[in-house]
Amino acid sequence: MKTLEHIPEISFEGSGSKTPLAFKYYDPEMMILGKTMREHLKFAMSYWHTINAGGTDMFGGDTMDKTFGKEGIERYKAKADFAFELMRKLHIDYFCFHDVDIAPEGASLGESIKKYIIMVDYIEELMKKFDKKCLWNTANMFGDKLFMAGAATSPNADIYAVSAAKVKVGLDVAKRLDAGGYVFWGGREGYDTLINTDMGLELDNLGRFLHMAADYADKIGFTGALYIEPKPKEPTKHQYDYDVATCMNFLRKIGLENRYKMNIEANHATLAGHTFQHELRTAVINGSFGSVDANQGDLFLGWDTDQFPTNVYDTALAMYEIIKAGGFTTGGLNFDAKARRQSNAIEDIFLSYIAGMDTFALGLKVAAKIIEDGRIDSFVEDRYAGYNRGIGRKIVEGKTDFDELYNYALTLKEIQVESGKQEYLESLINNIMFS
Ligand code: XLS
Ligand code: CA
Ligand code: CA
Repeated sequence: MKTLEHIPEISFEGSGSKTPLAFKYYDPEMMILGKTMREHLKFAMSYWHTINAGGTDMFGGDTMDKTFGKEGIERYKAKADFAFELMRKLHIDYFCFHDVDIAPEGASLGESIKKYIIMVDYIEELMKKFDKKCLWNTANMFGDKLFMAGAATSPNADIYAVSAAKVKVGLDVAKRLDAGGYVFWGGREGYDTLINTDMGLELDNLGRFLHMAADYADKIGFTGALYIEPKPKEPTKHQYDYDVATCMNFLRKIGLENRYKMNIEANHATLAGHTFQHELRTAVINGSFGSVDANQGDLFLGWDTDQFPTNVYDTALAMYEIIKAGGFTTGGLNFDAKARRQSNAIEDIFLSYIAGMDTFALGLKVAAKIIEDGRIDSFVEDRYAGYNRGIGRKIVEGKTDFDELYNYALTLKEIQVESGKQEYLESLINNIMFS
């Protein structure tokens, strides 16, 4: 990897600009619905994709060299310098990382933790110098062979203990760096076949793990959010944290539904057979909307491609949900996305972020227009107006029963079934998008 000297600071030039290394729509200071774009969007850089991933796939190795020609801790210091310079040039205020992203691993757990803390010290200084914040951190409990059958759901109790140790250190680091949150993505928490799996015990152990993590966060006074990141498959055939609804059901079972929030990833939503908007809405109505991993999948491929988002329709509907939920508090938009294997020039990292940031800026603008226009919202309100009066009101207030509803139903003569007007509403969104 080269240095970033030849890359300019990326500025907003407007939609007419033909400069590749410039924002066309993301204008950080532009006011939208009372907040700047920067405050609405809270962009974060994902350390693993941006600073580490070199383009490796199942069929071939890296296409981009991110070793900086150095070894050991020196390599990771060079990576960190690069990361903060990249955030500065792109005007990205936050970053997210796993423990193994920022530091080399040692021969033992203790040694790995030592190296990790050396790099946390280094990064803490860079955060001050560059005025950057940690949106969330996490521990990688899926890469090492130890975790091949899971971490908190491993059949091996020693591996469960190693996992707890890694999360303990992760929470200490979250507290120290004043992170907005700490993420639990299941990794290999799931199974490939039930023939070798005690699913009941694994889930009970996972419940115990999440309780101990929350207790430890409280004990050390970590005030950031704890997030679960749902994903339906990959790496295991069946992941326990399938989607938002599954996670909420599990959290309710173990009594932690008010303690954990969701980190929702667009590509994981589509892998679960849901739209991104569906997962956001499910979290919002369950009071668990937290943060977002902003990316997109490829609907023709059945895996987690982690592409930079370029589909404005999707980001518009996502931002519509996020604005209506009151916007981000502890969370933000983490680009859990990587440039394609063939996009192997250093400029491509910048072009990818510009594409993602501009796509969310456009989505934000369209969402604000949909809300200001009001026709979609008032259509939905009118559609359910029957619940504001008469028997409908009694239903939502819980003031009726089956006997009353039976008698009421028998008095009805002609029932009006109103149109859902899907095509009209879809064309209305097109009209708002392109006007
Ligand atoms: C993998 C996940 C992972 C989490 C953090 O699919 O998206 O990167 O976001 O562990
Ligand atoms: Ca993710
Ligand atoms: Ca992913």
